[in-house]
Amino acid sequence: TTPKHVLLTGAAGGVGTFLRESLPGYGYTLRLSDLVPVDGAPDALAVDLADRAAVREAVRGVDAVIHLGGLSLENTFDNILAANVEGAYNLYEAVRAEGVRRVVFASSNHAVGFTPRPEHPQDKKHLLPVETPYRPDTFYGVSKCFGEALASLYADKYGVETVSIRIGSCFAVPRNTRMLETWLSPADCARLMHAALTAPDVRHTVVYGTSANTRGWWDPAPARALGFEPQDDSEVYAAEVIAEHGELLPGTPEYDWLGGAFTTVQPESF
Ligand code: NAI
Ligand code: 15L
Repeated sequence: TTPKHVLLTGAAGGVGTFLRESLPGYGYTLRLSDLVPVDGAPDALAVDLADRAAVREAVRGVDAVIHLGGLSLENTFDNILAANVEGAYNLYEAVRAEGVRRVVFASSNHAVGFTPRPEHPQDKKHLLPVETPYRPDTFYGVSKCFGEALASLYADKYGVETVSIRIGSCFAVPRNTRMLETWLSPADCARLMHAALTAPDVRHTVVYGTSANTRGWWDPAPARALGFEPQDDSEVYAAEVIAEHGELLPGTPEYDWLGGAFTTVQPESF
């Protein structure tokens, strides 16, 4: 059965704003929540993910949750702990207690950010599989590994279905040369969310979330198996982006590691 009523956590954020605009066109009725007010949506719920009771109330009655809320960059361990770790626990406990069937979890490439670039990245025989070991590049990345682990537990123990999407870079256009490899266009993001909400036979399924980028090197097959057919390719921006930022160079974090500059961020600077 196709879910209709969907809770969007993190609705005020960048991805939330794209999805608020696109998902109603797929037939979904959205309930919005965020810590901060959502522009143009006075009915959005003001929910801190660290507030267990408020999270429980927010999920009551929906068919599915798209969980975008939380810190989306590196931060102090304590802040990551509250928003992303306890927040994910509160969300899954609420989902289990309220009998919500499916979650789409906004995981991140930074769960595996310390994966080195393979020698021939564009050789499509050596695409990085989703089964690659966890190699988080930040406490933020650790929190995404935790979220995926929690999703696995709740699938096996309670039958809660989750699609964890390790999003690459979801912005209107690729902002730098690395994003030519990692870009997820807003329109493909909506297509992927729709596929993740409707695919049959999901327990805990992990996929990479990117457009059909010529320069991509993460295995697109798991997302396609959900029914996702990406329509965009960052290559149309390549000339412009490279003229501004240059090609990626070996010996720089953007070239050497999947997670790029996140591998060099120091948490004590927050
Ligand atoms: P964002 O930072 O723009 O949005 C996150 C939203 O979560 C914000 O509106 C913020 O107010 C809210 N939030 C933060 N702490 C909260 C708390 N304690 N309780 C309730 N709400 C809270 O991030 P963006 O770019 O929209 O990303 C959405 C999700 O997708 C995040 O989980 C992020 O980690 C994930 N993601 C995004 C990528 C991207 O390229 N945009 C790439 C990989 C993952
Ligand atoms: C992420 O996980 C971040 O939330 C987003 O802001 C981008 O920086 C993205 O990864 C990326 O790797 O480009």
